[in-house]
Parts: sequence; C-alpha cells; structure tokens
Amino acid sequence: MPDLATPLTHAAADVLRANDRGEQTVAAPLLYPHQWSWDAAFVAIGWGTVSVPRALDELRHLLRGQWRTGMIPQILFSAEPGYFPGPQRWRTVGLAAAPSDVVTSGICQPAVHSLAVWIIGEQAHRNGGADAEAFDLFLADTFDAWLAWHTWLDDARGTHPSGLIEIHHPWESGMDNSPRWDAACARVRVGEMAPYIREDTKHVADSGERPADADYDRYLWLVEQLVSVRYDDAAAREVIDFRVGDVFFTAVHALSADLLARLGTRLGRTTEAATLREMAARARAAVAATVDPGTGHARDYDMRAGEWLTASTIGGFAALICGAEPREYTRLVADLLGPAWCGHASLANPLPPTTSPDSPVFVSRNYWRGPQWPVITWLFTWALRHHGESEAADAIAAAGRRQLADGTFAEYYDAVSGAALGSRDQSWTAAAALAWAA
Ligand code: 2M8
Repeated sequence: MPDLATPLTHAAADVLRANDRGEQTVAAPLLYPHQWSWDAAFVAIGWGTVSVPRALDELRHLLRGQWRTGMIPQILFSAEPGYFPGPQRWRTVGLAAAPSDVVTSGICQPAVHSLAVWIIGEQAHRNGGADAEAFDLFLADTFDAWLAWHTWLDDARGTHPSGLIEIHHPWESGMDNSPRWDAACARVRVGEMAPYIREDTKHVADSGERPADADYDRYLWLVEQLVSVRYDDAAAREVIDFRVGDVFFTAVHALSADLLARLGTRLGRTTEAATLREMAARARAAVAATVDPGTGHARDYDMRAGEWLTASTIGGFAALICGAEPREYTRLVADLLGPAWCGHASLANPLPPTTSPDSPVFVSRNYWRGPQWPVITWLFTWALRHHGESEAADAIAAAGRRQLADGTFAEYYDAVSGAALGSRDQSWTAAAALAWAA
C-alpha cells in the first residue's frame, strides 16, 4: 500500500520546497527557473498531498498569467536568470491580449489543469475540514477561468475539420523534439533572425540529452513568425510554418474538459457543464478518428502539408488518456504493456518509452526521442485507473516508483541504461513520486 511517509516521499516534498518561490514552483532549479504551465498542474497535484492550500496557490499563480483570450501561457517568467528564450525574444509585453502584471511567453501547453483541480479536490475532500472548504472556495472562484481556457482551445485551436486541437509550435505539445514532429519540422524554412545563445546546454551534462541546434533554430523562427502576427490565432494559422493537429493534446483536453464538466455540475453550472461535455466528446471523437488501421495507434496530422504524421511514439496511445470504446481500449493497454513498448527486451525498466525502441528514430538518451519521463508515466497510470484498467495501472506505477528510488528526481531516464538524465530535482518528477503515494 503506498504511503506518504517514506524516505522517497519526504525527499520528493523537499524537492518541491527547495523549488518553491512563494506562490510558484520553478519547474527545475537552473534549467527551468520559471513557472511552466503543465508543470504547474502536475506540481500542484504533488503539493496537494503535502498541503492543499499550497497546491491551490500554485494554480492561482498560474492563472495570473492567463491571457484575455483564455489561453494559459506556457511560461510565467520569474526574475531568475539563466533561461533562453526569455521575455525579450517573446515580445508579449504590451500586447492587448497579454496580462499586464506578469510577463509570459506567447504559446500554450497541454491542458492538464482541470485534471489537477479534480485530483486536488478529491484530496481536499478526503482531508475534510479547512482543506475541503478552501477547495470549494477555490473552485467557485476559478471555474470560469478553466472554462475560458478550454473554450479558447475549442474556439481558437479547434477549428480544423479534423476536430484536433492544433498547435503552432513543438513547445506547445510539451514533447518538444519528439519524432512526432520531425516531418512537420523539416518543412519549417528558417528565415533571418537575431543571433542567440542557448542556455539549456550549459545546465546538462551532455548536450546529446537535449534538442539539436537545428531544432532550436526552428523553435526560435516559429516564435518570430508568431511575434509577426502579435500572437493572433487566426493570423497565425495563415503565416505559421508549423501547424499540426496534436492528438495527445486533444486527448488531454478531452479528459480535462470532462472532469471540469463534473465539477461544474457540482457548482450548479449545468449549461457550462453540458458545453464542456460536448467539447470533450468532440475531442474524443477526433482522437478516435486519427487511428491508423494498420497499427491501431492514434496519429498527429500536419495541417500545412495535409499529411498524417506516423512516427511510432507515445502519442499513439493518446486514446488511453481520453478513453475509447472498451475493446479498443483493452487492445491498446495490451499493446502498451507488450514487446514493442513497456515490455521491450532492451528496456532497463518496464515503463513507457517516449518512442518505441523498435523505431529507427529511437534514441534512448535524447530528451523526447526515447527516454522515459516519470511525469508521463504517472499520467498514464492515472488515466488507466480512471478508465478501469487498475491492474495495468498498478503494474506500471510499481515500476515507476522503483525507477524513482534513485532519489535524483531526474527530468527523464535513459530507457536502455536506466541512467538519470536532464535536470535533477525536477519539480514534476517529485510531484509524480508524491502523487503515486497518495
Ligand atoms: C521542456 O520544454 C522547455 C520549453 O517549454 C525547454 O526545453 O526549454 C519540456 O519538457 C516541456 O514539456 C516542459 O514543460 C518544460 C519545463 O519542464 O521543459
């Protein structure tokens, strides 16, 4: 039986405390010294096991960065140095849609926030008393903000006939250099822009753990393109070189919108709850419609080129996050546990690699191109349990907890050697350790 008072969970809580800057937790010391959007949601789940009020503060702080459009931005910048690209490159300050009292980037990340609100609510109500009261107040105060976020995704990013949520930058997927984006990135034509110096490679032991310089050129060029239209979504659809329907993002949006609908019903917001349920149903159907009949996996869609993106990555299991027809769901679970994925003979730990080791583009130690990410592992275990696959969830969670026993709270792990990679003391890895123990 998991337990919140083990040496691992004590150490995990210490990581969160060390990365705590008051109301926001930096995603990692040195490498990511700001508040990231989807990190903050996972981190809030971790905080919820330690202190419900602190978890709620994390989310309230994140909402200070919400744009008038409803978008929750990828980064809320703190005053700490050491990260590139910073505010000067994003140039969001002074834009009518951007908040006036916090500086943010101009893109978004997967909408895991309502999932976090849901989980923290469950924890708060298990605790009862002041925690339950604080949560109820928080929910009543912030419901409209989460609703606006999903509505923006639906309206501004859900207009393509596929029904997929479209992203305009690989960073919006959260899986930056995943092979999911290789074909679409190859079509980005980098133009003239100011020179820059990367900071990230100064903070990791080996630059082979990070995206390549050519990736960074594209990342920075896409920012230039978005700046050129002042981050206007309709205009961005016309000018941006990278316009992709992200199946994993779409699945996360579906799951979160469903959970927010349930919270809305509790608040008596029945009309909004119905709207959220419709959004979720559309998004879930869009995910189902991407399934490759050959592999049974979901696919991303390149809206610029009008082509499916077929790399064999963890994105293919998107339906496990949002739910699917029962037979289909069971088949996907078996595939995830099977020899091309968690059960692959080359893996140090039976956990989902971000790319199948059978794929020619698998790299066991490079960022989103193969390594196992504890936070993603945790997300799958939560979703599997939520959709009734507790046995699979327990098996993966047990292996996930064993991986974290090295106490490094690494950002990601070499899928083959099992070595800790990227940042150490990564906040969302610590949060995963706490969430598994709750
Ligand atoms: C990584 O991405 C950032 C850009 O957003 C970076 O490499 O600079 C990704 O792993 C992303 O998913 C994550 O949210 C972020 C902070 O942990 O780091």
